[in-house]
Amino acid sequence: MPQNIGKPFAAHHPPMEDDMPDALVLVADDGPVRTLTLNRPAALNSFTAEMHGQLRDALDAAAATETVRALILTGAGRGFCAGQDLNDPALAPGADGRVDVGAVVEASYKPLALRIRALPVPVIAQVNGVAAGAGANLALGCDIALAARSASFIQAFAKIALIPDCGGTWLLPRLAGRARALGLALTGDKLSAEQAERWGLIWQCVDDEALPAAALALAHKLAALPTQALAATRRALDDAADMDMAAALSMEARVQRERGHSHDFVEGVTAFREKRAPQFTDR
Ligand code: T3D
Repeated sequence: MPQNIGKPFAAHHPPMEDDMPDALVLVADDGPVRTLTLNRPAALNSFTAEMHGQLRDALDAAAATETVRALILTGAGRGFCAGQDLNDPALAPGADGRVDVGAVVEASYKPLALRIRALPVPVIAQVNGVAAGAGANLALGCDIALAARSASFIQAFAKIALIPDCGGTWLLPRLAGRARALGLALTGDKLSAEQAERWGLIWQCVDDEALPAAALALAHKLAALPTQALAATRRALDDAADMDMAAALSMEARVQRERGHSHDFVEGVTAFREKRAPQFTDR
């Protein structure tokens, strides 16, 4: 359960205490910071089709809520997320005895990864414990990953004859380099949070008991910054990854022109000149 924040409620309903036992994604607000907690702790918050649906609704609701200016994604209990629930009926073999894993990826993991990448607010992964399979790549695909020192990241796919998904093939080489990406993906070995920090896969690892407060403080810091500029920064970095330098420079000029026309830019410069804290309002 999220700590130090408002009373959580189910993602698919307004707050109703009666819904709590069934909610697979808990939602809690602390001012402009919304925390979404994956809530299947007995199965290390692994994904069923139903949890995918509730997370999708919760992300869409956060995107549509003007007062939300930063998002935290975390897990209930001792795990962050163990990827696909390997007992989910979605993995039941068809009449030919085969499982259409591609259909599951198309229907659930691809939209999830893209949805997070397109959110209008910054997203922090608060990695409270083990993050395996798609759960690992879900965390790595957030804007900033903060992990508990006891947490770990496991590219579990090869052990069940799959390849990294939920963006893993794109993210891993970019974050860790080809050698480490392949080492992680081929062996499925556990990567400690401390090593993940040293390798640059995540922003920071902190002591377990300090994680909720550290994630919340970081989220409030981001919430006070110009939200549209943060989303544009994420998009620009992603876009530039596939450009040559000249194209990136042109893209920067185009985006900077848009930014320069924003109220937040005027506010930021005015506040600097007046030696006061800026009040950013664009969302
Ligand atoms: O459709 C598709 O498949 C496409 C999408 C693929 C995306 C993927 O994510 S594929 C990868 C799926 N995930 C895995 O293969 C990870 C499986 N889990 C593990 O390897 C281990 O559980 C962990 C290394 C993550 C943690 O190990 P440990 O020893 O800390 O915990 P545990 O005892 O293994 O797990 C605790 C419980 O969670 C246990 O249930 P039980 O015995 O207490 O009733 C375990 O079965 C359950 N659990 C953990 N992971 C999953 C799971 N149940 C269902 N699905 C899981 N992925």
